Amino acid sequence: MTQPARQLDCDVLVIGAGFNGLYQLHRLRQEGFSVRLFEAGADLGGTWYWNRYPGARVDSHVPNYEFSMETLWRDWNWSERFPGWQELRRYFHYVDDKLDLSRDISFNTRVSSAQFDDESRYWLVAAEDGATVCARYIVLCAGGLSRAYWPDIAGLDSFAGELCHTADWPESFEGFHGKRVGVIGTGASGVQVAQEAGKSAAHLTLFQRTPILALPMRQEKLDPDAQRRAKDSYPEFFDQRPHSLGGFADIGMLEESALEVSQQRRLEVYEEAWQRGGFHFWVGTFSDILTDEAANRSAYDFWRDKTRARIDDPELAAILAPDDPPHPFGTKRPSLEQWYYEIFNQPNVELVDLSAAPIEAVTEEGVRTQAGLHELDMLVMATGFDALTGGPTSIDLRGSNGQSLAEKWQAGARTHLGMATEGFPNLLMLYGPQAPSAFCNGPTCAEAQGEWVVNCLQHLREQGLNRIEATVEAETAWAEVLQQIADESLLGRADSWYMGANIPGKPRQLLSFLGLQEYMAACETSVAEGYSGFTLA
Ligand code: NA7
Repeated sequence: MTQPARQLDCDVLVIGAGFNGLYQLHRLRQEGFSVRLFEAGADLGGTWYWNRYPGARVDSHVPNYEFSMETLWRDWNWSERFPGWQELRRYFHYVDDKLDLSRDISFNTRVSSAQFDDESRYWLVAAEDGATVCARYIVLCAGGLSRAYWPDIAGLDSFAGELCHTADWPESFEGFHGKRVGVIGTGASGVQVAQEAGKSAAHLTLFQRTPILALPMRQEKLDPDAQRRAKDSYPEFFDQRPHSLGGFADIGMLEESALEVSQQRRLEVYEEAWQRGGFHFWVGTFSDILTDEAANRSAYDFWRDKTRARIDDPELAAILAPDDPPHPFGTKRPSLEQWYYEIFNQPNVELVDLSAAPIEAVTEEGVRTQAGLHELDMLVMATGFDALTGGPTSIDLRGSNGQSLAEKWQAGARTHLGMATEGFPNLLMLYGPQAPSAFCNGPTCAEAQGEWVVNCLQHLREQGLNRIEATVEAETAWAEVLQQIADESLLGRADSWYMGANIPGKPRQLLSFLGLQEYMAACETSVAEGYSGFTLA
């Protein structure tokens, strides 16, 4: 007996209630689409729901990291230049109140599978709690950093103390006070959590495999009156934001090469960026910092000398800021720090150099390296994410020929414009692989890519169409574009999550498009050419 055709429940199912998902819900509803949103967490915020470890805060400075709609920024003021996770969650609730979003969101609803039915051209989606929905389109906004990476370390399960991952922090956490805390990993999360643990832990042991090239954040308290005055320039600021390298209206690279200026000029530029703090020193100095080895090295040397001056013990200083760069500066994500290097001058903080003595196992008592056992009451895994592809492939998404997305991407992610993949019609992805994701802050990308998706779905509706799929040829061409960016920059030289290289066995490929403005131009070209690279039906 054939199954009766299922009724469509909605035009669009959005997956994920972070910046991208909420923007989609709001804009698609505004344009008259019926929309449901499924969210795995119990609340809004995406990244900011799960990453609630002490010290978690955004590395994008105000007002770059918020929606550009005047109805939202007019009455909202931040308390700090780099807001923490609690304030970001308050912002999400504020956005929810203003835009009335929650009524269409199912929380605690983790999507487990979705199957495309090519006859009826709809997606049948199921969640772990048994909820199902039948939607014409899926807009996948599950986040670029949503699947935590737990390295395969022998004995991890045997640890008798508290064990947690920064990306899934216990809501009930009571603090580090008086504990012997171990942190594995010195990426952005490890730096932030170590700064906090260093304040109150009886003993903090930081296990470093590769030194992070962390930059001064220069946090500031923000005055509401000054922010109100600054808002006169917000319309211009937010107009400028997408026309940038990485979604920062006020950070841009100079046209000069680091190698063509005098030593004095070079140092002045570095010093100014250093004093401004945040990402200025990363992507706000010379044009060739991320493309030329010698230019890059000059930035590294400046960073190394500044950093070493803050660490009392010269041996420790050489492990944290080595003579020679562990990888070209800026090709792994530089974390922003506030007092990270000073914690190593404290008697309760110890740095363990895993490059000299790797971890052998975790035992009931703590972490055993080749040099001995470190006894711990708490072990924090700050070991990162299966970035960009991990979220989408953790859902059993099955396209028109029954193949799963995980199978299709086994040898590497393949997309057109980072938004669609052949064999998976009517699935549009935001902040995923081969889009600007890692090189663009969330809200900027949510609006730039997000508007493209909204316009695309409107176009389909206006033309009486209901199917969109990327072509194989377009995917091949897009992969070449990404490869070219890797080849022409120094990005391919680091074993970073940008290259998929932090996960053993993951195919090595540049997973994000560097250059938001160029990316949006490519998206607009496709539209101007009648959605080139896609088959519409
Ligand atoms: P990252 O940046 O991927 O950092 C993970 C850290 O964990 C990094 O220092 C790794 O060392 C370390 N790591 C991973 N596996 C191991 C094992 N097996 N042993 C020892 N050390 C290990 O993740 P974050 O969460 O800090 O930051 C992710 C992004 O969030 C960040 O880039 C921002 O965009 C926000 P490695 O460098 O691989 O030697």
